[in-house]
Amino acid sequence: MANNQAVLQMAAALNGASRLLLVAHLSPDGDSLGSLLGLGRALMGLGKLVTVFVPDGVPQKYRFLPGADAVVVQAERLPRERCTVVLLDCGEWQRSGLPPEPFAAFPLLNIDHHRTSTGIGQYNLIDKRASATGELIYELLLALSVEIDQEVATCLYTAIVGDTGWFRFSNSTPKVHRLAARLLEAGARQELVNDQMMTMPETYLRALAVVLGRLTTFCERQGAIAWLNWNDLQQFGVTASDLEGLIDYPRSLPGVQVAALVVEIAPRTCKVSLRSRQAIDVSDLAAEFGGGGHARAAGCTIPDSELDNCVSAVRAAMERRLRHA
Ligand SMILES: [Mn+2]
Repeated sequence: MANNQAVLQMAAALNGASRLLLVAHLSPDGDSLGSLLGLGRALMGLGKLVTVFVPDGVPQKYRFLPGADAVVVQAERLPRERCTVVLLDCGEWQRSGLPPEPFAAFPLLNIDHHRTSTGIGQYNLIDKRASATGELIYELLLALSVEIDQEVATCLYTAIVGDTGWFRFSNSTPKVHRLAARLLEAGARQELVNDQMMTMPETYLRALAVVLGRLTTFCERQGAIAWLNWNDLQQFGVTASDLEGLIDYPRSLPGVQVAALVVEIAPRTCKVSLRSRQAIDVSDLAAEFGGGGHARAAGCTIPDSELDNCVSAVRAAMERRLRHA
């Protein structure tokens, strides 16, 4: 349970705002999009003026989410009047993709569950034990006495299945299962969510084939790394956010303690996804490269560096950890 005081304070702060701008992290995933759209819809139901900003756009497999077609993608199209900015599923302003001008001067609320989050808002609801930001949104909606309709339930269900890997990861607590049950009772469209999230476009499968062909193991197969370069992305017509879930393949090898996928998302800029089993804390590893995340799932973006250099630097950091695990 999140700190009750923090939930009530955040609920009051949201209630007190009439114009809100909701934003999460770049390369949005199921939790960030489900949380943005679920909270957005609920706040609109309370009569608020709400803008949801998704600078990378909503990936195809999440376009089914209620409200996905109404998000603002281009920063130039954002309303510039003073509003309350709500940063979700992210603890760093730079990861939001929101331009500082004029938004950095506006009141900021921060709702997140990443262990590297320190709470950068005037009010913060940060709970590192929450499985997903969507779990915190649910508690907030209860505190706001908002009725959870089918659309909001579908958004929050997507958030939770996204971050728990369909209730397979260690964060799938009994509480999460009880919450999922309540969302299903509220009408969450489980089959639709499964069907849409599990759909793999051909471009994704082509990229997967390349990643699997380049998969390399080291340290007695306890480490695994693979990569995609900028040319691959151009050739397959995919962006980094289309590649969510690819990292699960290197991690699925038996005995692998730590896995990495390095993707050159722009020339000389690499995005690194990291996954681990018990022995290794990858949020520490990501922090070495200026990133963050959770103990078992983390990431970072390395600017101004050739792909080869990124791959060897990440691999060296993984080897150091495996030797000291
Ligand atoms: Mn999350």
